[in-house]
Amino acid sequence: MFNIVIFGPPGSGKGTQSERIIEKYQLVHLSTGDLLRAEKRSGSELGKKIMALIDKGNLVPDEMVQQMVRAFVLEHAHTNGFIFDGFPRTVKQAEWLEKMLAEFNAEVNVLLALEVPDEELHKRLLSRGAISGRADDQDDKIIKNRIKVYHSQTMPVMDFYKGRGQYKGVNGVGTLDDVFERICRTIDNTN
Ligand code: B4P
Repeated sequence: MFNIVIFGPPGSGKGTQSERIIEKYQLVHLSTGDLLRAEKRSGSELGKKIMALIDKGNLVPDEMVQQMVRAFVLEHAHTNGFIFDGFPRTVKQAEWLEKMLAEFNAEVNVLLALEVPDEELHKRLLSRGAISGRADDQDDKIIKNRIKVYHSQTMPVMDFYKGRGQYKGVNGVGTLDDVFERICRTIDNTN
């Protein structure tokens, strides 16, 4: 299994670039944002709790997300590998992922960290909000909170992977093609 974590602040291009990566490298796309939004749409009690957190720009509790990730991985256990998009977002999730992949004799082969300045993130999210209807993309205060949560809770995940030699920074500013080319170069130079 070849496993990639695509990492970066909200609006850095994780979901956008994941679509291209899965096609080129034949990987399965596991987006925790998509899994959580699907639960939200189902109208379940769990979905309602999730909606209240996401719509304020806060993270969903680790155990809830981990349960969804495990179920998804088991469902696709025979794949060549996964791209984990938006997961892990806390050091607890990173530690859990390492243990879970070890059960499959697998690991995270590379973490691609998309680097984009905060002002650019803001612009991108607001312009997606204007067309997507995503509540968390439409309000300036919520976007600011998401970026703040990223700095306080998610950035420490970088050190976890740097310590394991799995971290690779990628400049996330430029056209979609430019960024994709940089990503492919980084993946191709791994192992
Ligand atoms: P996500 O769905 O992961 O949302 P995101 O961070 O906004 O990234 P996304 O992948 O959707 O957007 P992208 O950057 O590609 O998470 C949503 C919420 O779910 C979180 O806030 C949290 O509440 C919860 N959640 C998810 N995972 C969790 C976890 N593990 N633990 C706890 N809670 C969790 O694109 C953004 C925009 O930028 C798009 O419009 C795109 O077209 C544009 N764009 C992309 N690349 C560009 C480029 N190069 N130039 C210009 N625009 C670009």
